[in-house]
Amino acid sequence: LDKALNLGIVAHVDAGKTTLTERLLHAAGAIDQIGSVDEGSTVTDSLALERQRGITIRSAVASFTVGDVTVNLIDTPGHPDFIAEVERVLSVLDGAVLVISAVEGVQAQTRVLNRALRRLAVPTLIFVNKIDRVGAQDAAVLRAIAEKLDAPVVPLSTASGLGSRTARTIRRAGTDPGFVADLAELLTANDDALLRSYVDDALPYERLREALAVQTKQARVHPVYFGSAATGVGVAELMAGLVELLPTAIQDVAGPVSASVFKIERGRAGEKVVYVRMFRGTLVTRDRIGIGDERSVTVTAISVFERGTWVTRKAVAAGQIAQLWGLVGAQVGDHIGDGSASDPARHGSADQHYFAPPTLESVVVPAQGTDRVALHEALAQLAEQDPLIDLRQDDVRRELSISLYGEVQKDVVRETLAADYGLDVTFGDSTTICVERPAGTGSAVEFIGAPDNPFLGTVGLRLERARPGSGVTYRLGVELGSMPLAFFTAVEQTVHATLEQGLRGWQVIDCAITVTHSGYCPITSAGEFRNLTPLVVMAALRHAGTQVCEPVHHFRLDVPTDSLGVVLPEAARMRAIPSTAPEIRGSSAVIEGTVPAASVDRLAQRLPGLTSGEGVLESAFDRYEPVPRDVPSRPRTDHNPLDRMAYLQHVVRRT
Ligand SMILES: Nc1nc2c(ncn2[C@@H]2O[C@H](COP(=O)(O)OP(=O)(O)OP(=O)(O)O)[C@@H](O)[C@H]2O)c(=O)[nH]1
Ligand SMILES: [Mg+2]
Repeated sequence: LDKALNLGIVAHVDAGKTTLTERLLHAAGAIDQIGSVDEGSTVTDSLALERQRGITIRSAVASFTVGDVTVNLIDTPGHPDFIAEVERVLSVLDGAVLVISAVEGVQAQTRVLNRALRRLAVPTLIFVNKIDRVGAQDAAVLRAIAEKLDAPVVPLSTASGLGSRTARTIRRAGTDPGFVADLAELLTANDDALLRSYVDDALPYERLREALAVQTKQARVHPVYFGSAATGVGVAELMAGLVELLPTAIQDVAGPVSASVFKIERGRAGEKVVYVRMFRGTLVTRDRIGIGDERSVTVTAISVFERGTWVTRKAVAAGQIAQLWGLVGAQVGDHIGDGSASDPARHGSADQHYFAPPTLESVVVPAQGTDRVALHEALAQLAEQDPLIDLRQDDVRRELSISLYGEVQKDVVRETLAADYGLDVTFGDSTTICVERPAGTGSAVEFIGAPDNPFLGTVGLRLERARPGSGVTYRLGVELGSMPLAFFTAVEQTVHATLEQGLRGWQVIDCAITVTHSGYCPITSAGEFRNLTPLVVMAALRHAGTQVCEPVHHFRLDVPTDSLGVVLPEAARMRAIPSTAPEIRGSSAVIEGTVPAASVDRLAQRLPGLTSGEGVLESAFDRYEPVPRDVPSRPRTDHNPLDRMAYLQHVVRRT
């Protein structure tokens, strides 16, 4: 029986994830030659665009075996513009390696990733990479990990010759009293029995090592390794750590199939290729399965990663990752299986959000003569691979727009449209995506038979402000038995769809909705509820009022002290608010605080001029904050249920 480990490699951009992946594949014997990111010859950066740019854009899977463990490694992109790629794989991981560059240290993106890993309790090893590069540090990086990541860590190796090609690592051994003391201090904090043995001086190294494995698998402590993916130093220790310290379980290959879709791409012929992580059972070609809303779909082909490449197989079993063909309706986040509470794939879902949503949007402008229908189709395909692109069609202005994380993603979408679809586009300027939060509580009700209600239904709703980060929550305040289920479903779906565009056209978040009234008559259909509900939602929202909020980043500026006099006023002009006085460390000063997402790019562009190229800006999404003035609106793309007359004219004409 095989054991499996689904392992994510995550880090800030350029930390060396893809290079480390090559090293691991090579060390495990899965590939004969070590490819290079700089030459565009790695296994996991396989897209043409990735090879040209030397960065990872999509998550990629590669597998290898260590002893009796099959490791399915997922190499993720580190650039913040592609954070959605990381999000989608988080729920299928058994463990992770968080890579930190020994030169750049803990970055804003490292913190973002670490927070998500901690929230999901993913067992994580830390690999401090690039010890061969000039400027590499060890103690400072360990301190930054303890402070900035607030992570209980213990180094399992030390580095020597830092900053040169001859840098080496030394495994810390059980005969080293300092190492034993470090382990004991870390591990006894979580384990009283261990603490008692320690106090009684009866804690042999073997027991500490076992406790280290237990607590690492519980994601309570994080072993740290030093190394260099470039020279290969330290990779063997990490490899041993993967199977010793991360959870590898014997898989239930006989039970009913349970799997989860975490990635979709297009194959050579444009066909849909669906990546699944098998949690239970065995799937065989020609099997009919239930996926998402579809009851019975045939799997036409299966492919798994073996010895450096994808190969066609008749079957795939629990613990593995596979590419499946034939699942034309599949979406990222779909479950395969019976969907019951015992279904392991139900416990984490690839459509859950652990990171901030995209905060920019941009109109896609087709070049003269570009086929608009083909463009819509191509963007819809890209949105299928990356649902957060959130393709928006504005029929009034005949415009298509998409949501984005940043300018690099914009370039990638443009180049993908050109290379894969032969479509030539440019983008309008990026604008910030705001949200609306209810300002208070509002209620509204429409009764069946009332003179101004042309629909055969009663709907009453109460809408309240809810905790930040709670999204939209929906609850019935009437008996479920009071109406056919299909009517309730229609109301619920329409509530969510209507709240996509609030009073000023932005998505409404942090909002709790309660159904207060419901009613129907013998000839009512679900369509009546779909038409009526938008009016009720908007009336309740108008009573509650909304507050337009913009995305705000946390920033950290590291600038020469003598440039503070020009940097601070400029930052203030861009509405940056320092949270503390600048921290002066000799010739450099550090300022932390918040800044509207809308200003981040401009600030980054101004910085080199203000600091003779020495300033460094790190930033990451922090929260939504009310827009202080010049509150922006977004043009509506629905039938404007805020304007009752116009809405009714449109809807009644249609029905
Ligand atoms: N000196 C040195 N360079 C390294 C090391 N690891 C990676 N690099 C280099 O750092 C650059 C980035 O490496 P990648 O492996 O692409 O980093 P990544 O984390 O996959 O980057 P993204 O996927 O784009 O986030 C490349 O030029 C590598 O050759 C290392 O240990 N030492
Ligand atoms: Mg990479």
